[in-house]
Amino acid sequence: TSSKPGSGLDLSKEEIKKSFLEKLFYGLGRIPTVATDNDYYSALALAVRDWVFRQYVRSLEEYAEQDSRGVAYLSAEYLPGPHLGNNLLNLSITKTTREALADLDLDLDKILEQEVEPGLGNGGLGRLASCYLDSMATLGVPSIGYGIRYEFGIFNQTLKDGWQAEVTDKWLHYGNPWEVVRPEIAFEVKFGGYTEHKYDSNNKLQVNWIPDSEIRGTAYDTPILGYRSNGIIMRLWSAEAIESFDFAAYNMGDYYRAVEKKMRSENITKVLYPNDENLSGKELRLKQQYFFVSCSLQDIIRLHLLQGRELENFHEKFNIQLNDTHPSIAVAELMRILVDIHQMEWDEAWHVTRHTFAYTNHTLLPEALEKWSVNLLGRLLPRHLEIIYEINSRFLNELRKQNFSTEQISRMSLIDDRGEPSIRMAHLATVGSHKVNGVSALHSRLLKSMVLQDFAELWPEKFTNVTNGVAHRRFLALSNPGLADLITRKIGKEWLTDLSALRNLEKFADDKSFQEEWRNIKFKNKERLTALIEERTGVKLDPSMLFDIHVKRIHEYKRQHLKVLHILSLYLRLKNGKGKDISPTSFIFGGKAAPGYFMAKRIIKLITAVADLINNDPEVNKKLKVVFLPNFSVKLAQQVYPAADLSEQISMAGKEASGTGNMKFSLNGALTIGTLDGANVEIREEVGEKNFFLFGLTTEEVQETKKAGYHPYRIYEQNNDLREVMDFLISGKLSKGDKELFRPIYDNLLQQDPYLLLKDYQSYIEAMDEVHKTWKDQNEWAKRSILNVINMGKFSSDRSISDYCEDIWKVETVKVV
Ligand code: 26Q
Repeated sequence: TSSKPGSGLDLSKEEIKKSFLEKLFYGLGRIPTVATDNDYYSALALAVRDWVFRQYVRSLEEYAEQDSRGVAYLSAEYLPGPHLGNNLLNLSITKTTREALADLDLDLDKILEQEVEPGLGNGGLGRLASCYLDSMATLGVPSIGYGIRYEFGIFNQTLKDGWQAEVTDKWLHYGNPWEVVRPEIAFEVKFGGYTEHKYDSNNKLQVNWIPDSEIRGTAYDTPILGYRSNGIIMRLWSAEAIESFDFAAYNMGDYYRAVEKKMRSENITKVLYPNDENLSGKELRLKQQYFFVSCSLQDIIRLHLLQGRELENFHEKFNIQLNDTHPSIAVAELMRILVDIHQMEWDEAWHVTRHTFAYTNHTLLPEALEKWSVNLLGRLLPRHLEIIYEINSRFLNELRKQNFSTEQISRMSLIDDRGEPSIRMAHLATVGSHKVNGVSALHSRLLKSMVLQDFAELWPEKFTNVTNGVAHRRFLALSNPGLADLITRKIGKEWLTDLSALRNLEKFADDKSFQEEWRNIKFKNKERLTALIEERTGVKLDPSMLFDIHVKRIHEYKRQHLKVLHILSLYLRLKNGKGKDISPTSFIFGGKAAPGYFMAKRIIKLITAVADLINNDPEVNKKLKVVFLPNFSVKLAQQVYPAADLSEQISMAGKEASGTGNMKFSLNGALTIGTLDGANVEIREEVGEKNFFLFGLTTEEVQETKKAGYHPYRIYEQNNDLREVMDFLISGKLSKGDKELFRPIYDNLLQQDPYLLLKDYQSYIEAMDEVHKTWKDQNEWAKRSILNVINMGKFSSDRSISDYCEDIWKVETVKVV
């Protein structure tokens, strides 16, 4: 691709130096003698932000000219990771910037290190949203990402005595050079109160919502740049009190009450909720959801009307993608806007609404499906509750006409009235959308046969799959420059915009000297991670060992504790003098536990206890090392994936909707040990069975095992090795004699074992033995590693976004460069 003159690409060293110094002097008021590293970072970020905004403005002009159909991506979470490095890459000025700074005696890497990432998400779902913005920008999809500007993002994780401790994340402390506040783009959002129903002069029912409070949402824009391409914005809403409302001439007492009220309304966007299961009933969470949905819809409608259009064809101009059910109240809100405010007839409004929304589901776990109590929702959003009831009654009438059974009708209802009545948000999203998709082939199939089965039978054409993908520019080009350079030297730069071009490397898979270069790059990446881990944890790994890595949120279904059982079995083998076949291995764990999730927190303590035991035992610590790397984040992820030899993707089949870490590992040349779960299935298909270590039950076998009545204790009785490992948990040897510390894990596994660790144990051990055998043949390992990388084409988020464009959004892309 070549750039048009006037685009923000291909800046010269002198231009970069000049802008950087101007930002430092006039933007920040600093001179080099007193400037801190953070000042240098901010100055460079401000300069780069201007260039990114230039691309954004150019894109806007182009989109306006083409009059194209647009996409609004609604997500309660984003995890963009550090912006600076990625923007330099996308502007293709990394090298020039490095030289410009070197002229000033400054080191780019040190400056990049300064950035604090916005932790505005929990994990996979938030990171996926950011990967999608990257690809929408790159491909030229006229789009905007809407979300919440949490003042405190996901907590920072520290370890205290081996337990997780949470520290608040003050990511805005040093300011945020990437965002621009837009005080003129602000909307009012109502809460509470009651509704009035009246007939107007034409005898048409008119509903009026009289709220008891109102707050303002103000837009903060962060430009997101595609690769040598368009820019789009991520627009995050921040809550503030409406001052004129409360601060009019009041006396002293009222003044203080008004100040309190102001503070209370500003807490809506204070903090991101961790994805705890026992969160239903948290009123503030529902307020956050409605707040950002309402601001976003008002903004989209403003844009639509600004272009002189009618609301009757809103759906022809806008697609709104719901990232899980978190923004699904949007279905009721759009109906309210069309019917109550713009006086549209119900049927027409419903037509527009259903053709506007599409819904992505990210979970099958019944306990994770969102529900809001009717009582709470009615108190906070009385008009929306009426609208949901109306949608539901029309929908159920339709089902009755089509002779659905009463049982089916009550299963499909938007209202669950077994127990405390609640709204099933997944049903609202499904009924209110024209497309519903799962996030991997397996997950989409299970969605249709389990959670949304009745709906899939009613509307088969509504259901589709879009397998997740990852931003390969961030997770390969940016985070693994060594490997990226090697690839580019061999096959050119095409892969940056078309990941399937990596197949052109096929002829090198067997080439010994290429394999050697490949291994050297991996080794250097492992050395870098080793240094970082030593700095953070004090544990020194040996980069020549096999790096076996399990990083993701801590959850029982992801089975971090199955990995621990394997480590303990190796430990006991070594202690019993039977460990000669074990390849020296460093086990690296990372991930946060929801603060209220008892078992997850105990699993972290178990990992750190095993690490202490093994790392300090000279009889085993030449062969085994274990570390828990605290505070896993996008920034850390970028250092971890490139250093991995083995990727652990060991969830119980049927539980991980897709996984995206699995893709990032493979993309960086790790081999996977995994179950047939989520996107693992498709990864294995692409890289070839031989290059993937498979173990464990299939989803169907899991279902059969449970149906037949599962008795983990019997497995424990029959497997000597497993019994020894399990008993070790409560021997006190891991816990200074305390035999009770890990009993909750032990008891849970022997009595219920809901995620079938014991059932899959033997199969896992055998697959791991195969891993250790393969590792001994380093050429073979390198070959399989190469075959992993070159077959990753499918898993670029560029491919996912193309799928959304074709199958769901029906939009054409418009590129400016
Ligand atoms: C819900 C209610 C109240 C508070 C928080 C939440 C909440 C927040 C975040 C519930 C769930 C999440 C995040 C879920 C998530 O990350 N799911 C993952 O999505 C990835 C992208 O599709 C998949 O790859 C993973 O398999 C899936 O687990």
